[in-house]
Amino acid sequence: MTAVTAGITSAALGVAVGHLLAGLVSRSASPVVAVGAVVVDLVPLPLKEFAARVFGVADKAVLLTVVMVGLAALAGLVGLLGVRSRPAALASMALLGSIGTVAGVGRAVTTTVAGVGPRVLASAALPGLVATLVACLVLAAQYRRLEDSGPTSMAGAQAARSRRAFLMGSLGLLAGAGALGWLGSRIRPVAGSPVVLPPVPSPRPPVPAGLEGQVPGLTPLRTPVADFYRIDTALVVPHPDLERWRLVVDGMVGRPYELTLDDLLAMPLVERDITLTCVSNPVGGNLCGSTRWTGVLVADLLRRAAPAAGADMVLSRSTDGFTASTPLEVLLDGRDAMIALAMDGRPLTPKHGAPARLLTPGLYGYVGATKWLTRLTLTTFAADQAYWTVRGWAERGPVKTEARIDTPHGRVAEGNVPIAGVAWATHRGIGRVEVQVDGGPWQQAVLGPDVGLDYWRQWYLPWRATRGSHTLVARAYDASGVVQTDRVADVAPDGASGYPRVNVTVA
Ligand SMILES: Nc1nc2c(c(=O)[nH]1)N[C@H]1C(S)=C(S)[C@@H](COP(=O)(O)O)O[C@H]1N2
Ligand SMILES: [Mo]
Repeated sequence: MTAVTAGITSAALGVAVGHLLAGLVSRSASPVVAVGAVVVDLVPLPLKEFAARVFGVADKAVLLTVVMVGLAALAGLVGLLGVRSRPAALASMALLGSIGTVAGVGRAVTTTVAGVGPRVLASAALPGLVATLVACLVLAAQYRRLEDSGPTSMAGAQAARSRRAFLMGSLGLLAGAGALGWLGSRIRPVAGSPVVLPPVPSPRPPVPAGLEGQVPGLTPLRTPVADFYRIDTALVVPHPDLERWRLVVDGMVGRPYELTLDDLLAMPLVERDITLTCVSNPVGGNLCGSTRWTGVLVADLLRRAAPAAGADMVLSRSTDGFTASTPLEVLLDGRDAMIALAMDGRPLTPKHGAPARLLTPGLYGYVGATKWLTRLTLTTFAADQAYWTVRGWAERGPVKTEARIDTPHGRVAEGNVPIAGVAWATHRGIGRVEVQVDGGPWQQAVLGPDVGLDYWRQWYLPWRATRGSHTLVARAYDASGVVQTDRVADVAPDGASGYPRVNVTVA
């Protein structure tokens, strides 16, 4: 038992020191985080979907916990191995540590856009190496203690005392490990000056007031940034160094170039009201948000590079290696695809892609909304595949027309109960929403303010709720009069479809 504890506590202290160090030099190089990131990239799609569905937004915490528990189990075995052969145990611990080190270096190599130099490699390897060293030294020290108090001095009281001392020591180590790890996660590398947005040349009139004031339970017309859904593969939120950040435009172009953040901020900024939806949003789900975005139009940036004739796709890349494939024709067809620098009037927050992200109205986020953007490469669908395409999702992802019922839900009181929600057909606009109660006739809902083709629309239908249970169904039409499909489809590979349905009990 004590040998097992020795293994676990040594590994815990090693990991904690590594995590602390990573907080100082390179956050993604923390051994546990790096191993977790490798797992994220390797896990097959159905498992990932399962995790996202079961654990929701907590899936990252769950993953890290699984990695930690796995490590603890292995470290326990290593500790036990030491009873037989101490060198073998130390070698195994070193092997375990090198997995974390290799993962850290591997992440750095695959995600560093600006070329991998000795500096990058060193800072990626350091946390893992030091963690390994610490774990091995602590393990050796603990074996020495175990030996001192081992079978030769088994005289009753003394053995009990040394066992107690060992236990206290282990607990102390674990507590120390926890404290160090926590400290490591607090430390943020200094990342240049915060972005200061210059004024927008032709500002838009403010987003009109929505219906949420009149209809309790209805989603607000503009999503507050704090409530905006977050979806990405990043285990630690990237904090690109703003001084060194570049946007590179290259690939099949006549004139490749790169911009600093100041260059980008000096270009004419536009404001646009756009709804962003995740392809993983189930019917009735809330992975959808709407707000005002400020940025530079992508079409201008692409034309400046003179795209070559054969190019049909823009592969955008983030500082953490994520990629998205956006059809070139979509980016050049006149819609307001932009490099967004701000949402809701304030610079992007780290979670939503600071300092700059792609945003393509009409496409799901995974094909058109790369966060922590750093590169736009003109290429072809034949030559390149993006992060999620490799993992089985559609290579193109136009947003499907969808209605969502926000209220009522569950049990309500008899009387006047508005049925209300939002509907989106991003870049086609919403023309009409209909509601059906208990399989009766489709009734036309009242639409909220029109914020534009790229923005969702609030809707409501006054309803006199009578006692009993009722089924409410809704459907939306886009602005050209096409009704959303009633074909029930799961989120993979190109977005969920079907009419949203809600059961309510009126008492
Ligand atoms: N770098 C990076 N950008 C990304 C992703 C990602 O995993 N990494 N996920 C995409 C997906 S699937 C969606 S739905 C949107 C979500 O943007 P949000 O988190 O700002 O709502 O970001 C997109 N951009
Ligand atoms: Mo997404």
